Amino acid sequence: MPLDKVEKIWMDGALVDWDDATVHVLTHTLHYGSGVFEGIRAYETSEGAAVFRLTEHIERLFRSAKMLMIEVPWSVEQLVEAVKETVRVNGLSSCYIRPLVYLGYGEMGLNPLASPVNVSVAVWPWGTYLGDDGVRHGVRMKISSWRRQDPNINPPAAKSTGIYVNSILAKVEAIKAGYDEAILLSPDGYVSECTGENIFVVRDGTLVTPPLSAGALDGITRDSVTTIARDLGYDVVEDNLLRSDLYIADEAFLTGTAAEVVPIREVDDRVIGEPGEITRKIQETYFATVRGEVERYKGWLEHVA
Ligand code: PY5
Repeated sequence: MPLDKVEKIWMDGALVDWDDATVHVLTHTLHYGSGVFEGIRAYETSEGAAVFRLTEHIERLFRSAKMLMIEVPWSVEQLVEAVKETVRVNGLSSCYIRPLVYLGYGEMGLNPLASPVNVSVAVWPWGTYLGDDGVRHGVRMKISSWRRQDPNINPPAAKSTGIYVNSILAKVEAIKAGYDEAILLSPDGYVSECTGENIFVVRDGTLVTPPLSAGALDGITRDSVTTIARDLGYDVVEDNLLRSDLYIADEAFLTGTAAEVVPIREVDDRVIGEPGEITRKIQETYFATVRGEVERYKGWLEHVA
């Protein structure tokens, strides 16, 4: 899916033309993966474009930066406003939003504390990450031979650019083997998450998702789906899952900002099947929520105008 260009990208407080939003080859983060980022979506609602849980995404960006000892030279409020401004000036009713905090040009050693900290916010129209067919009929998953990283090696709790080498290895392996997406196990062998999504299974009417201690990111879609599922009357628990739990799940799905809510139809060639009733209900409610159609969740939408 090639990028769809828009007019402007926000860089360190200025709106620059898309083609001019470039960096020097000696940008620290380009060499060592020392940046942190977010993935956010704006949706079209009857009251105009609105960003889903924007402040919470920016707060997570600051938590990621803190873990890497990066001092962001802006406040949460300023970056929330930068996101809204970038969506607004590009005239988009819905889009994907990518704020990035990176260490720039100036120092090349592994002590990053003296490097300049740069911030950019790019937006572009982006369809659902795993495809419309995946959203409707489910995706085929493979348990990766790559493990999620140990929290004492590279903390999966931080959404750092460097940790995505692990995701890329798993994603490419899965795609080359003919699957849509990979599931990574923790160093202890429990199910952790996917390359850019959290995972849920349904068993006997209860939803189970791996705890953060198994290496799952504290996903904002995971949290939204947990709230929605409980409000629909389902039990949701955080518990360790074995790969065999996935094979015998009644239903399973993955969640993420880019991917949204996507049913899982197979894991390692064990068929789970077409999306089940609980997955369908949660999916329907989630998509209605982001479009601003569910009264009780309207507070999750931050309007750009
Ligand atoms: N786990 C990982 C490793 C992720 O990268 C993401 C988000 C999630 C879980 C889900 O988190 P949330 O629900 O807060 O989005 N991934 C990014 C996204 O924008 C990048 C995907 C290419 O969805």
